[in-house]
Amino acid sequence: MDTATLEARFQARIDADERIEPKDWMPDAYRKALIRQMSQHAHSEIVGMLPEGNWITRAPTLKRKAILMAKVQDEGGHGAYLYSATETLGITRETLIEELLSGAAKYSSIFNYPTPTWADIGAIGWLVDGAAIMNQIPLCRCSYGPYARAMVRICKEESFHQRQGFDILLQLSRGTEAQRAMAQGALDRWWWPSLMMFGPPDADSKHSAQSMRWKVKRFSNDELRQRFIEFTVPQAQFLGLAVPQGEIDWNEFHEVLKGHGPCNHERLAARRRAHESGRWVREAALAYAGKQRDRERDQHREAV
Ligand code: BYC
Repeated sequence: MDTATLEARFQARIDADERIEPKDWMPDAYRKALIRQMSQHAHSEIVGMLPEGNWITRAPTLKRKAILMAKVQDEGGHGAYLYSATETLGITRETLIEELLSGAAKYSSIFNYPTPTWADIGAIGWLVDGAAIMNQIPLCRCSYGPYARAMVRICKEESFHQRQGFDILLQLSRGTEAQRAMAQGALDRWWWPSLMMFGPPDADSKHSAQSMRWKVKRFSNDELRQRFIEFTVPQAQFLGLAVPQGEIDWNEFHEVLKGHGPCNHERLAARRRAHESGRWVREAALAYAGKQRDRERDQHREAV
């Protein structure tokens, strides 16, 4: 069958809302687009552990600390499912991680901002996880089966993350004047970067049109951004906090993507350090797996 016929059949399956599975035929461009988006998503989960990890040892109570540890652990789990789902497209996890560490692959712009106060942890949960849910719920219906299925569990966990962030800010905003000011400061810092998470305006989004034809994306960047604003503004009012007014500074977004955000260097350096210091664990696990295989082979030989 020629490529044009295969592509037409593939698009017909997508149009009929059928799921594409790893062993199905798919255009190379579809495979590449998914590897790009899914690996960026996986990297974002892993790098996203860093700004919050910064507060684990300083959480204000034992209960908050236990909740934050569980949340950060969930992000690590999301990264792991997403790397596994990306591997079904014929690329190894080692290559994906190498691309992150070399700076060749992107991760979400949002994680290049610092978390100077405890209220920032509330703002990440409320706004960043809130934006992630808005973007990711439609991905549960993405045309690629392994990505869509990974997103179902991820979205359930993100909902708990969003609630815990809101709860931190609710307590601060009902607290002392200094605590309320801390909550407002965090909203002021995280509002614009959260809106940028949805990606460039539709007119500048180079991948959206094709991604929507393939039903990888179901809504445009601006549609999801607008929905997020409509959903979040009443929550800010409930907290008694003022939402910043003005326009998104797209120049800032592009600078962060080029590696010039406040924490780009720090984030990649931390991941490189973690990768290096975990090398012996990976090597030991591989050596153990090799020994285990040899033992099983010997037992099998003795049995026959
Ligand atoms: N940051 O054509 P466009 C989380 C890039 S983590 C960096 O609109 P697309 C969490 C884009 O990649 C959740 N780069 O692209 C974890 C492209 O560049 P390349 C992260 C961005 O793919 C821990 C170029 O700009 N979520 O929830 O159609 C704690 C043009 O953009 C960004 C996901 O990854 C950005 N914000 O749409 C708490 C969701 N935006 O690749 C929470 C899955 C755009 O050509 N991803 N770029 O070099 C998506 O839904 C889509 O990829 C995007 C972008 C909406 C992000």
